[in-house]
Amino acid sequence: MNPTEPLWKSLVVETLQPIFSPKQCQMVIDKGLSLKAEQAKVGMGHDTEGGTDLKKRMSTISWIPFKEMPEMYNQIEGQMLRANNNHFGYDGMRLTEPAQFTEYKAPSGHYSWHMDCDVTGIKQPPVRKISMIIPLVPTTDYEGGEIEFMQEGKTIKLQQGQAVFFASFLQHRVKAVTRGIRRSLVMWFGGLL
Ligand SMILES: O=C(O)CCC(=O)C(=O)O
Ligand SMILES: [Fe+2]
Repeated sequence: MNPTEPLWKSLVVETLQPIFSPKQCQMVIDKGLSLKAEQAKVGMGHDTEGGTDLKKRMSTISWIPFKEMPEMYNQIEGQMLRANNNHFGYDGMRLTEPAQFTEYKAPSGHYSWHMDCDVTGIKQPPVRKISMIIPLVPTTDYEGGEIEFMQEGKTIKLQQGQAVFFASFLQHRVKAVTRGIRRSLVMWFGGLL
């Protein structure tokens, strides 16, 4: 057996426990809200530059610079490498892009079916190989907002601070938030071409 081959291949990996405590989640929320918010755009993986399309994606986002939360980035990098070793098996995985803080508000905040990587290759590198989502608020704060994976036919509602790592080429969506506000941290990790 090739010793670098993952023991248990999987393209959608949820952590068994939350990786952030409620306090850590709150720190990320505070940081995210303190940064300049923009209307989220669509277009990754398409031949155009993209733009806002509220039918496809309704949320606001801000970007957390690496130097503003180094410990958080270290912690996430460790979890990502672990998930990669155990499940994905990509070479040379590392942090490549700053984290996105995202807000979806009722009655219609959502993100319809998409993949996170650029299949045209126009925007590479970096190549997005693994994506990660961590909801930052308790599930009781909002209704809807589940994450759904098309090929897997899988719908998940993660606990506050729990992470899902998945292959960036999988089609996924965030269902409409029908009550409250869902806040999440989203990251993408790159590797060798
Ligand atoms: O906010 C989320 O839960 C996921 C968002 C997403 O899929 C993305 O930004 O690519
Ligand atoms: Fe996505």
